[in-house]
Amino acid sequence: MPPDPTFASTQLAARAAYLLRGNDLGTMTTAAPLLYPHMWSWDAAFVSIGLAPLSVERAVVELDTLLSAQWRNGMIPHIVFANGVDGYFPGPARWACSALTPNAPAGRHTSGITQPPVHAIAVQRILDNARTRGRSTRAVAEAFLDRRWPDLVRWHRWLAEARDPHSRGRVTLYHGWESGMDNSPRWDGAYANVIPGEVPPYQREDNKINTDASQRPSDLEYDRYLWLVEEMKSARYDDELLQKVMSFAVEDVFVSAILSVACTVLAEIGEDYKRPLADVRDLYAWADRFRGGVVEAADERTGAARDYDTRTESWISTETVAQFAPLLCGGLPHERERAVLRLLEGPRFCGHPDLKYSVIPSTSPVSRDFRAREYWRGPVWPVMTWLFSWCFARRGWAERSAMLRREGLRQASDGTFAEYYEPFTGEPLGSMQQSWTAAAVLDWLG
Ligand code: 9WN
Repeated sequence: MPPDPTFASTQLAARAAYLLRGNDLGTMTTAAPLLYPHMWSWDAAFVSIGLAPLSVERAVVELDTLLSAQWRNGMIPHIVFANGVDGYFPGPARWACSALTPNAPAGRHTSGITQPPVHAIAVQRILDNARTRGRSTRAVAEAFLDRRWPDLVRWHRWLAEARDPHSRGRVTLYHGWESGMDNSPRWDGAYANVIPGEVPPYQREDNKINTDASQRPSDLEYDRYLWLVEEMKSARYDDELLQKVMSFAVEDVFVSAILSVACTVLAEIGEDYKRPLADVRDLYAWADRFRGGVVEAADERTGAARDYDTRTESWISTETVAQFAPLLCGGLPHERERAVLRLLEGPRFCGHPDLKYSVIPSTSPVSRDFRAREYWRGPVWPVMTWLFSWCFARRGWAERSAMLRREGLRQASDGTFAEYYEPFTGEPLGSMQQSWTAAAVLDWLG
């Protein structure tokens, strides 16, 4: 008898829920059990998307924990450290945020950099789920929105102002970690110009947990990552000083597209829930500005998006998932958008004949930069599949969205909930039981 697909889905959802429960420390969910024993910013947003169909109340707690660590300038830090938990480097002592800047929150240890702003999407998914529940659950979600609306707007304002000081419509990042795609070939050129000075001695923790060196960034890459942290500390994490002192400063087209979408989503929530008109207006204005910045970064002919290195004042063209940024936020003229879609679906990406599942590899398999097992240099990241699938549904591309969901679920049916996968063999790589992979599955099956 063929396996019953409904039963298999129910089982997979149950395992994903069990995983999130296992990674739950009480008021925060670790990004992964061993490799990432703390809360990461964009992971937390995706985690709350996965929690929402299970418990709106618990999903709200997740975002509350994250937002209670928001910096005074509006930044949501990329890591909120779990109290008393070691096992990740760089930890609070290396970042030294509270000692260096009054912007760091009291009573919480955080890192001093940020991550992609997907949080408004999580808020929307929480409100959507709450609408299908009883009055008391709806009240919890609405009280959350009342409480956190100003923080969410402050977060977007910080990105739009401190990280786009010249109103170019693109978010500037001072560390590859801020992109969430740490060692993507997108940043190779910019990192080549980062010459590490005196970095205090350190020991990596990640490669003790994942001992296959082919899956993680190299030691040379880590030296540069740690050097950038030292540069930031020399500027005391001051938004204006960072613009001057950082040897790495790139305009990230993918983060800019996410910000544009997130601003629109938050503005729509603001309209639905009668938030201050001035906030809604600002949000729509930022959404337009960043969409414009993304369109400007798109190649004239192919529409494929590029990043911009502000230190060398040059465009960065790589064959990576970031090329598809305009598909997230829209805005390209029709012909160019069709060209990008052809690129996405063609043999350089999802249509590559050797792919195990038709999903978007982090780097094109035909690119010289492609490494099948190495982190953001080739593997497929299920959370990216989710993001594109969600954005495509929003853009009215139901079939494309459903296709990514179907392929993403086929991949996840191995039950490892891996951080990333080898694109040709489907081998699960990186951390197993990664929270956001389980969250994607829960939303898909919810
Ligand atoms: C550094 C937690 C995070 C993700 C990032 C991913 C990886 C950290 C690391 O793990 O980055 O922030 O130590 O490699 O690249 O996207 O948020 O899952």
